[in-house]
Amino acid sequence: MLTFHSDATGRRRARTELDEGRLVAPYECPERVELVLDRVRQTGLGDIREPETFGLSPVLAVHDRGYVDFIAACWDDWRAAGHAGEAIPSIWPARTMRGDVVPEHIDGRLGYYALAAETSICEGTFEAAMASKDIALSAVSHTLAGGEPAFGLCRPPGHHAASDQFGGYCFFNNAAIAAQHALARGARRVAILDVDFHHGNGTQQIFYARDDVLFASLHGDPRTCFPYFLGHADETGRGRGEGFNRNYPLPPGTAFDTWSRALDDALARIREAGCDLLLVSLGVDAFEHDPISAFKLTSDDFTELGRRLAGLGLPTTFLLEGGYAVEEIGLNAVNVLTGFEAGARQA
Ligand code: SP5
Ligand code: ZN
Repeated sequence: MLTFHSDATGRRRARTELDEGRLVAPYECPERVELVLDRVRQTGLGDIREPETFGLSPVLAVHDRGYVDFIAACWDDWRAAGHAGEAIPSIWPARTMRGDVVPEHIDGRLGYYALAAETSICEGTFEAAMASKDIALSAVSHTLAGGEPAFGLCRPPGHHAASDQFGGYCFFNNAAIAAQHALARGARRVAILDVDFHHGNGTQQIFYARDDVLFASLHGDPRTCFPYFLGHADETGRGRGEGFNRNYPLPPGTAFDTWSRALDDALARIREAGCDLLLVSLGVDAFEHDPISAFKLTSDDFTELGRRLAGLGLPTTFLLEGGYAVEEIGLNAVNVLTGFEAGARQA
């Protein structure tokens, strides 16, 4: 399987993440990509390609114009305001305030367009986010062109990014951008299966009222896990999208026996819905030793995950999301891909 990668993802090198009341070195770091790339090479998964550039129009197909302009200008605006550190929001349009007037001052704009405060914006963030979505678009284009699976080594990740909000280390929603692009290229219904430990709130929000994208997510129960305010089982879609959103919130400590029963149910839904393309939001932070997550999947479980995904028999594109056990991120991510290839050979 081809891997799509760009060194430009390394242009985001944030120094700070707000974690437990302290500024720490970000969990979502450039080394993640380098280590996955090493493993791709080691295992001989297949060739590694540079992405093509697609510009902003596929981004604007899922994200708000004002939001995209904000992400593009945020770092310069923050610096122009004379602020010393990285850009971190400190005020939001919380429930009792107005959410319909976008402030002019960068401090207000930052809060308006943020859903979480752990994700600092720094120099190079926009450029890395652009590279990341180009990787996703190139990978899905490869799958669409020949039916072959592809792996987009996206960074920053995307699934927390909503139509007009960043956070959870995400700026542009790579999977949503890729899905929308696939529909524009003739796909009739796209399944996005999100196996990252955290709920893909952004992807859910973008497609919640639509029936041309089925979104299914397995994740830590939002009653106890980030992002806390979306991802419950009763969120099933709205209007014509009713039935095309499926959440599997699972308790901390969940291991593969329970997790894989939810997976099998999600796969059955994808089959029933008659999807013609599968996008996998491939976070590997469900790993037992992930430093910020709470599931108990082993490295071998990731291989079995890949094998089960192949059972769908659909054209499939994998897009990297989270995964912060940096030493094992290559092993875990590539295990899914090799498991998938093994499963596809058997089928
Ligand atoms: C793409 C993705 O996986 N984003 C995850 C973002 C989660 N950020 C907040 C995590 C807070 C967890 N706190 C754990 C404390 C460890 N010191
Ligand atoms: Zn995650």
